[in-house]
Amino acid sequence: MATLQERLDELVPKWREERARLLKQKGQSVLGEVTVAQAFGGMRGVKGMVCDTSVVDPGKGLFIREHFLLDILDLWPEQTFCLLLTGEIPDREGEMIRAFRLEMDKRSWLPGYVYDVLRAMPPDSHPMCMLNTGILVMQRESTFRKLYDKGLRKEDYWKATLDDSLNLLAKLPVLAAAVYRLRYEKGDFIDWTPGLDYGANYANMLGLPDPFGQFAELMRLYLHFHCDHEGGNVSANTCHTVGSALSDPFYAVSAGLSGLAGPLHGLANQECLRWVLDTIELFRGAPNEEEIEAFAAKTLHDGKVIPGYGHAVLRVTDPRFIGFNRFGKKYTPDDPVFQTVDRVFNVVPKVLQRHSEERVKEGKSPIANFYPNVDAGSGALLHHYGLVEFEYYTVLFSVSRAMGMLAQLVWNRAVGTAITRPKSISMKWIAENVK
Ligand code: NMX
Ligand code: MLT
Repeated sequence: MATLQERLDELVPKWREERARLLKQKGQSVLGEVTVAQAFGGMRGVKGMVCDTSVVDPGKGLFIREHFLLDILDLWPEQTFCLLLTGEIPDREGEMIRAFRLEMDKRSWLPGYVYDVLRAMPPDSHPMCMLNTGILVMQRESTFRKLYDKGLRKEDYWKATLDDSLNLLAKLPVLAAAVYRLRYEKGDFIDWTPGLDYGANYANMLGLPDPFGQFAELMRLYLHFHCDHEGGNVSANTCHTVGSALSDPFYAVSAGLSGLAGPLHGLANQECLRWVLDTIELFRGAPNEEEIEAFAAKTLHDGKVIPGYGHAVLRVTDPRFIGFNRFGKKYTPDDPVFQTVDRVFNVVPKVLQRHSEERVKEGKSPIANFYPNVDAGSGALLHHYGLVEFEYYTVLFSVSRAMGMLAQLVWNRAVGTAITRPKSISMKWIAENVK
């Protein structure tokens, strides 16, 4: 087995041939049609971009390069990133992963000015804002930008993008851990440990006690699960759009993460734990199902969404939720927060279904999916291991999602995807031209 760079050198010409063949044979074929409702409705279901790293099947969930997530539960993040890029699962201790870990060791340093900038931020800054500022301020390190300015050839764009990607992947856990320790006054920063795997390294740099290595195991699972969710979700799609202008990966990933920081997307994980803890506080202990039902009904009555439930694509329980739930049943079955999440799962789908029926009677659109998504259960596990500062949770999601965004950037530059520029139309145009 070759290194990741060597393997991609072999694969990229094949992807380019495949793209050329598809365009020649099917370039004028129709993928689907777009309704006025879809144009107003966030382009839901519109097939308008290509993404090979992963696919979300509405009836099953995430497939990373054709592997169903629950069939590859035991992958570690460094294997996940190689799988996203190459479509092949490298051996955990094989040459590709060994070389990848050495790359991470070499690149994991953070420029001193990043710490200065973080320290200069207001102490109540949101951890996502701190993470994103840290990424953006490192833009001057971009290999892509430097080589582009010197006249980089188009067929080599992907190589410079991969170089930036490896730098970002190595620096992100260090930056994210620094944000945690600074923002929550946890004491000195903890260094990256050369030779330690990616997930355990991040866990270690956060500095939470982990006597049995379970938190490190959770971090590996967490980073694996959040890595990618095809191309159309807000973070990946934004990163892709910004990257399509040949903005370098620092700009593109930072833009994608600004999208992840929204409560309808990645920030839902903090909202979820907040919601669960609110029930526990209100009912002075883990609530029973009737109490959860009443709390959920009140949330909806107050015009809010129930965080962690519903999805733009999925129509079943998210396999990522199932995976976290299995972890919780194995390691944290007696934790009242985990038990509450489990009870919420028994109750909320029914509440949402009833609410959806009422909405339809009022002439509103139904709720398309009543089931939990990735954000519904992860917080209870983090909380169990002492990561109780839930405003930090989207930072963990970000470190993982960077893998998917970067793999997609490399892939798009390798096959030469064009700058994003869909056509918009005005309401007047619709009124006058659409039957
Ligand atoms: N609670 C209350 N109402 C909901 C929920 C929910 N969990 N899910 C959907 N709805 C409403 C939605 O707000 C919309 O109402 P309106 O027309 O008045 O604006 C209506 O149902 C139809 O929406 P859908 O077609 O079911 O969902 P859509 O594809 O537009 O949005 C989400 C998908 C995920 C944004 C939506 O389900 C939601 O807001 N869920 C809660 C937030 C959440 O968990 N987000 C995390 C998603 C995963 N991630 O990490 O990104
Ligand atoms: C994601 O992981 O990006 C979310 O589940 C949202 C999505 O796929 O739209």
